[in-house]
Amino acid sequence: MTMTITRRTMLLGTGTLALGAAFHTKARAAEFTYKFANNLPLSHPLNVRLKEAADGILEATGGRMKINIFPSSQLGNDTETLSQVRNGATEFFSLSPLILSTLVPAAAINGVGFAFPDYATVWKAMDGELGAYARAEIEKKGLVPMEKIWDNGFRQITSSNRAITTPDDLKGFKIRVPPSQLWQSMFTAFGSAPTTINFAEVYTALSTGIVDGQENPLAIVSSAKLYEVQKNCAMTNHMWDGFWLLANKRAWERLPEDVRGTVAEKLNEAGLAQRADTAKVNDTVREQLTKDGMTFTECDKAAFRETLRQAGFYAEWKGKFGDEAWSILEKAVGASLS
Ligand code: X2X
Repeated sequence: MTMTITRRTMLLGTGTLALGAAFHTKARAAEFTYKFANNLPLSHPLNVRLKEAADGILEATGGRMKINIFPSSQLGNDTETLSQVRNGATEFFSLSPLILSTLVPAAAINGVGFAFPDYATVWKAMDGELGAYARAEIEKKGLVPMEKIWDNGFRQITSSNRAITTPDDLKGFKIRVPPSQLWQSMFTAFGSAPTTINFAEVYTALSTGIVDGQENPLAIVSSAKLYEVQKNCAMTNHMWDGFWLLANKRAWERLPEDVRGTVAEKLNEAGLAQRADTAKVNDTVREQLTKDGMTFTECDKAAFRETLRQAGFYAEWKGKFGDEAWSILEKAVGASLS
């Protein structure tokens, strides 16, 4: 139809050009234009793959579904954006399961300290029973999670003023943690002084000395340029963290079934690619960060884990999550966590 009008426009001359142009614009306006918010810089693999998925969705739906991405907490910090995706002001949001736990307590289960030994165990768990358990809990709160969780990575501890090698080095450490009880509890168990700060404010908090350190996967230390305001990095791998891709339920159900199917398929597909990208960055970016001036220390992870155990961290969180969730986690990681 567009073709016919355009051709006729050309044949009929200037008198109908305006009509042709107007029709053209209308035909191209998407039927659904949704916002997708996230807290990461544009260069992070999450945004690279998200953009690719959004382009693929626009094409596969013949222009019906347009997703506009808002990176770097442009729509608000994580706490604010979680409210927005609940009330529909934002249609999509990617969020750490631990921050999501302020709404869905069980969602934090993957963040138990030192639970996962490697990525293979993570994906088996999150694509299996543990992930299904978390998604069911999320759905109960009226949010729609995509099936595949995206990767943030294994988290490491950075600091402006101390080299950390043993659990004792964390004592009294002024460290920023994301808004989540599990994070507060873990660094309290280490004897640190954790302060809750949303990621949107982390760079400033570090550069002004409100806190001396933070913890994040290397892909974030690199893409968010935290190396400019941090000197040391302790390779603790203390927890694995990801991003659930969450949709507002009403916005999701407003989409026709075929569009919904395409969106889910493209996002899940992009998620698998994003996992590979992020794992690769986390594994290789250390060399660049060293050139950027950071010094790395290796840590005896067993000692850190033992400190948490002695502080009652595992007993406390087993009680909070409950026996069902805890046993799914233990089965997934193939070890007893206490
Ligand atoms: O806030 C953080 O540190 C970040 C970016 O890793 C999360 O989204 C949990």
